[in-house]
Amino acid sequence: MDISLQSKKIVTIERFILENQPVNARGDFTNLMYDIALAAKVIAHKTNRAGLLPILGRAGATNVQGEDQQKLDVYADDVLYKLCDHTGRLCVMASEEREDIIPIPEGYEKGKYVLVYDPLDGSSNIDVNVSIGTIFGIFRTLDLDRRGRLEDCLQPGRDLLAAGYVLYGSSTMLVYSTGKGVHGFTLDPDIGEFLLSHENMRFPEPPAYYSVNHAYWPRWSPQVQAYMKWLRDGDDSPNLSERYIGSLVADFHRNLLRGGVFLYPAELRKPQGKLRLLYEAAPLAYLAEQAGGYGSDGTQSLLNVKPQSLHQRVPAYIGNRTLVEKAEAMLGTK
Ligand code: P6P
Repeated sequence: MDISLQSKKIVTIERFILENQPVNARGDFTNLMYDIALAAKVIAHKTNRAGLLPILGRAGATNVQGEDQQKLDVYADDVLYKLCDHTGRLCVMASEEREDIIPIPEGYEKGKYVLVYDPLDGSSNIDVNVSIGTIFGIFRTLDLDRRGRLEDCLQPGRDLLAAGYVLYGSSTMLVYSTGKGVHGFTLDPDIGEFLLSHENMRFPEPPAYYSVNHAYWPRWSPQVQAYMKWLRDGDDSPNLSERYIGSLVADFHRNLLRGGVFLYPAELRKPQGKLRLLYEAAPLAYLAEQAGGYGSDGTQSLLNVKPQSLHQRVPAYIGNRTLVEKAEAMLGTK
């Protein structure tokens, strides 16, 4: 039975965005969310066939459609850019795939929003058919009277207007928040629409999982090691299982649905950890807070950290609030 027969009401992402936009909204923000949903559909179509690309592209550098065979993360970046650069809704973009900010081309009207994104996080998992994701955040420009600049991108997560991710997995899901809860939409490939499937997502209690790469144990400080030991067998720690996919969006999504925490701590030789603040950790921390959880760098909320550069890395503890606050306490800050 298809989803339409099972659902009491069919809510497309377009309808949901419209019904939840501010009354006086001009529609720019709404249309920007549409643009991101469209990009997700385009990227999903390609990632679902990733395994075929080498076959389809057997003719050499181009595939059977005559397209240059691009790495999928470059392709995803290109799709997001080309769907958003000319719409007049943005003043500037920033992408994990590009060193500098992405200005809106001369000749196109500039808008009042800023889009920061990781077009395809975990792309190394594509070759082994593991779920991957797109992560995005939307800010307001700091100055309406000029074209977007670096400072418009270097805003703390606390100032996000919206954040979300797309998970390209057994199904394609778009999960986002505009500050009024977290809502999930599943792509119905038969009709090409994202349909509301998870309204008001909240971290369930008690948590079920913690996600960390334990191979890095020797690289962690004694405080981080003590926290990981507590998670695993502390007297007062919840009975958790370890689940680590090695794909941030997939780990975060499972922890959001089942309860849990994602951990990428600082290391003795990598004090900033691995995750990027602007377009990975801060958007996910924003979603976590909207879903009753919390995101920390081990000392403070990730949403309070003002980026000093586009690709700045940050230690990340994101998910169940109690488990994250315990990390802060054990890392010696409370
Ligand atoms: P490690 C993928 O490269 C990624 O950026 C995230 O998606 C993932 O959570 C993390 O790195 C995995 O890193 O060091 O455990 O392989």
